[in-house]
Amino acid sequence: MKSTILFATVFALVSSSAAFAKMEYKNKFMAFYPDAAAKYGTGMKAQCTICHEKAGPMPTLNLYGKAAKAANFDFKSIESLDSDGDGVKNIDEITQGTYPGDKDSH
Ligand SMILES: [Ca+2]
Repeated sequence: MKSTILFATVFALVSSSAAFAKMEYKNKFMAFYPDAAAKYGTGMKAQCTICHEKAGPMPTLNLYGKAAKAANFDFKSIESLDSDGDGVKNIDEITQGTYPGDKDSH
């Protein structure tokens, strides 16, 4: 019984800290691009999928999310890249409200 409670507690702490970390980066992105919320919408899925394959628990980073992480979330430094390889630079996708990590969105 104690091990079940310990496992549940550790799982809850790890899950919440992971979700908190993601919110931190999402909020950093939204603060850096003040017009982004108007373009992508305010829903969690719409905003999280800027950097993740899909919204939900422990989602996988998409190509833009991986580039942002590699750049230590210095979004400015990856603006001129075309992370998803769809022929449109990241900054142009963000300005248009399309997804810089989704090659089918441009
Ligand atoms: Ca794209």
